[in-house]
Amino acid sequence: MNLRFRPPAADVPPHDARTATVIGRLLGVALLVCFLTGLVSHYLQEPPGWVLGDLPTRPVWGYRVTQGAHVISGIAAIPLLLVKLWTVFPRLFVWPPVRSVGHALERLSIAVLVSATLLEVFMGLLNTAQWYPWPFSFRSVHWALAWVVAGSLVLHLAVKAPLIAAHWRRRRAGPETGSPDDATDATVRAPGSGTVDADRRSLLIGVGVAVTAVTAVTAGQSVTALKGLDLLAPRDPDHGPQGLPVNRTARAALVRRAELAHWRLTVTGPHPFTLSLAELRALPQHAVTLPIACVEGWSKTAHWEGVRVRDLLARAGLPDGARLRVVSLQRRGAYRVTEMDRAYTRDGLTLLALRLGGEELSMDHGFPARIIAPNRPGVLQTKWVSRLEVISA
Ligand SMILES: Nc1nc2c(c(=O)[nH]1)N[C@H]1C(S)=C(S)[C@@H](COP(=O)(O)O)O[C@H]1N2
Ligand SMILES: [Mo]
Repeated sequence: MNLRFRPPAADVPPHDARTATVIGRLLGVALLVCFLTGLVSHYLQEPPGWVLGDLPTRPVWGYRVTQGAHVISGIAAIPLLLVKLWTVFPRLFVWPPVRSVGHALERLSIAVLVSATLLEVFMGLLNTAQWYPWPFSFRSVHWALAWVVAGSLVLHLAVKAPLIAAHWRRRRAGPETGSPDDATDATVRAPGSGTVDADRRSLLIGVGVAVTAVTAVTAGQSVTALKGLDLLAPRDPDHGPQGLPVNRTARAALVRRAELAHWRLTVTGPHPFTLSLAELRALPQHAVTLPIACVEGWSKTAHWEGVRVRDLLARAGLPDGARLRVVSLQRRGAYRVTEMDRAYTRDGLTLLALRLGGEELSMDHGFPARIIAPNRPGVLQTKWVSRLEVISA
């Protein structure tokens, strides 16, 4: 018996160019949605100078939708990517491995594309599970890799454009031929397009089932209608104190209730002031309904009450808002200090919230005061706020 591995022919379905094109199109759509929504998330978290003062605060649920779509499309891309690799893997074994300089560059670009994309989606997946096992900054590496993926994908699409065009539409009759780019392979005639189509169809049905399944069991963390199916998502949006999940608990942030007895809010500006919790409660209170939309994919709308940041800044002598540094009592950690664009501080929906769901904030939701602002990534909805510092008016 010959146990040597023999790769399947590189051009018989499901390892043919038509199947690769069909899967590639779906994967392309998932990666495009993921990339564009990732850009939105990046720019909302790190706004470049030219959008300062103009970050969009509407629709209030915008980030909930874009970041939900980011995580959903990223998760859907995983089975598509694995199947895409499986449809083309026999090409790894074509002989000779390199035919020309151009061919070598093309294979190199595919190696970059495949490894960067795999790393990118798996890093993202671990991030949705709040697992950061790497020593580097998730965000900057995820951002840089996104551009590597985008660049090598555009190159790949350009190189394969003739092949993709030739296989974009299903050919009705006639034997299937292998991919024209593999001149060294003897073109294998498919035994009969009926079985060929059936092979491809069963693969595509399998892919459809896999993508639907991973999406259905995870999308419920942001899509309320799918909540009942939310079996595998890392977060259940209903689970947590006051019906809202908690990413970083007060204990993890080293914020203890005992230390809050003498808590004061400090606001800097032309007329700086400090207020006790009782004084804050005595100011006009406003109610808003806004979601927490975590970058990790879960989101949940809640009812908040508190003081408008706009009113606090007006009291400090800045009636038209200001760019702010929001400082938390938390001792260390990346989100101890965050920055808030003027678009948010002059928005009447942006609160220094004191209450959630009709009750005082619980410790884990940021007692005594936390930020809640419209269309804003969850990481920037700072909890346990102690200072609002004006960066620029
Ligand atoms: N001070 C501080 N605020 C914080 C965080 C933090 O780590 N420290 N985590 C943020 C993240 S990642 C999210 S998604 C929201 C979650 O708010 P919740 O725990 O009240 O649901 O709080 C944000 N506020
Ligand atoms: Mo978050």
